[in-house]
Amino acid sequence: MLKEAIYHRPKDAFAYAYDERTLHIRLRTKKDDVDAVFLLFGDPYVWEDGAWQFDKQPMQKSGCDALFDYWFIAMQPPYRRLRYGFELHDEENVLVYTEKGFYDKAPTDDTAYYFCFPFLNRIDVFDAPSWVKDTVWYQIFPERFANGNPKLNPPHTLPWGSVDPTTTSFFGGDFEGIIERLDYLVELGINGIYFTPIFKAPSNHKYDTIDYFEIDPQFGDKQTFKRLVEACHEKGIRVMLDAVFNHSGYYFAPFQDVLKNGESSRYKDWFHIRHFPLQTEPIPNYDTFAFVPEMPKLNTENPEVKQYLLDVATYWIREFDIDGWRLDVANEVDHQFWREFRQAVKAIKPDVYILGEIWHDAMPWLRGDQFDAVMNYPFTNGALNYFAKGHVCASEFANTIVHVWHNYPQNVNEVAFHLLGSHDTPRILTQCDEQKEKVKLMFTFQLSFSGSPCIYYGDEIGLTGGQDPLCRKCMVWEKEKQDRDLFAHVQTLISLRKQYRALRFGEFHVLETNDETNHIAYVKTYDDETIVCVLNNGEAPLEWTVPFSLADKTVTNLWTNEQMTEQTMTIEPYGFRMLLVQATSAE
Ligand code: ARE
Repeated sequence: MLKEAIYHRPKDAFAYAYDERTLHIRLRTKKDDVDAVFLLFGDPYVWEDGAWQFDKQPMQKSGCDALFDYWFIAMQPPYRRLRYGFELHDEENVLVYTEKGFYDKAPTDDTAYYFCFPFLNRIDVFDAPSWVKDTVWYQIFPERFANGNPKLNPPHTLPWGSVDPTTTSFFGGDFEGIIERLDYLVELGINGIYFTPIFKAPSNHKYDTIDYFEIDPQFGDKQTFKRLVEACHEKGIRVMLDAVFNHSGYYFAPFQDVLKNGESSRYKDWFHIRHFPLQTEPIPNYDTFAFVPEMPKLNTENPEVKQYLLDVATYWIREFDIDGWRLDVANEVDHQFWREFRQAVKAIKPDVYILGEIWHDAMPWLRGDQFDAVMNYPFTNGALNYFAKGHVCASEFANTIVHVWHNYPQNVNEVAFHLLGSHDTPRILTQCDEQKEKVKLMFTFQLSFSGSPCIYYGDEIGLTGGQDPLCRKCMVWEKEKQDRDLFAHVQTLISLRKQYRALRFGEFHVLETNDETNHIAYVKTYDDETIVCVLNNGEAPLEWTVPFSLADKTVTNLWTNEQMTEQTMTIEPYGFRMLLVQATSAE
């Protein structure tokens, strides 16, 4: 046993409260190194004859990545407290692993050896809104979705879709256009919309806010926005807005005041200014997003700034009943601000969804006191590397996904935001070298995986485009120019996802991978529902044999509704199967 690889910490993804009564405990060991693991556990205050009393239960292997195996157990300690250690077995040895190190035999003279989950306090349980698990998001970049009111067109608006977008082009997308197209979204089956920023700002993307309390006039006014939210709600669609609180825009009044009045501005502490007078060249002498002078970083530690932004956050919930906030550049804003943000927004709408934009490991924001989820780009990159770019083979992909899954607690994974692309990444069809079948496979994976999936507008009808600004082309509305076959594929996946809880939040297990054929098979299970997905990410047909007997099972191809009678099937190149497995009822 490689002791150096054995790891546990009584916090975060390794020990957490899943709900008010249930603790989840995980352990990591070197891959294929340990045969069995048992949890040794007890209440810290139960002793007999001077010996601490503990029980023993087997842990399950919940997956493996490139280097490690992960072991899992769920338990409900009667008094909500736990001391615990691990008993590990390989062919020759038994080893006890505790917080104080390794022992041959479990010590009983003191509980101080053991890991400690002191108390499961209700208020500390990670508590994201449950509706998120049932939501399929659709991301809209408002400038490019639909132009419903040409009277609002900003100067120099180009004819819709006439040319590829540049960083400065305008096409006049607006709220009226979105309202007119809601039925299209209902037909697709989504039930949440994430809007990139809508507040007053000069650019086409609106990440450079002038006024956080005003709608940008190119999109409409507050009344139209209210109508939009109401129309969405009537159709069962939730609405999430983009909060750009890391920085303001250059034309934000307080920043303009600092530009004008320099050190004597009453707003000088609203920003992070290194010296006066302000200069933008060669790089700004004040903190910004990246080195973009138009985006001065806000000082969220300043009580006035904090109050101002919290007022913004609560205003749009209170007055317009929005359902979620996506937080731009969330990782560069201080944690304390986000803690207060959470308290402020949840106080007026307890089930509002808080989604941070963080591209890397985000555990420190996901402990229950800040965000409900992050945009899970490690998931995105795993999928792109395997399906689109072919940078990794099936086993490496499986390792990545299992790693991503074990990076966070299960209740965090259940509401994680799983996107394939966004306004910040090249279009998925473009990344797939315009091979549509690969895009279909990616969608199949995304929409059969747990969490809250999001579709970037137009990906479902085959929009193309490279990096920003090319990934922000105008939505295509002429049906004959839309890829309706791709649309139907996504539509079917969404409707299956709605129908089967196993797809929405079932446990994920890799059944097999094969690097020669480059296919992966995995199972999603929830209660008595079991769905097997086989994705052939290879250029040859795949002969695939169901790895269990059909004698006592009914296996239905969810795509055709046909029952399988043969154990072996041929899956076309870049094809897939989604199979519902049911025990054949004894007549
Ligand atoms: C503009 C041009 C770009 C040009 C850029 C250079 O359009 O072509 O490359 O300027 O300065 C908004 C607009 C962008 C605009 C930008 C600056 O949407 O079009 O770009 O403002 O004016 C990192 C951050 C992450 C951020 C991305 C873009 O961590 O927070 O970079 N995403 C948000 C929004 C953006 C928005 C802003 C932030 C600013 O979603 O749309 O940009 O408000 C790695 C790293 C990530 C990195 C990621 C992408 O994986 O781990 O940290 O994200 O790459 O670069």
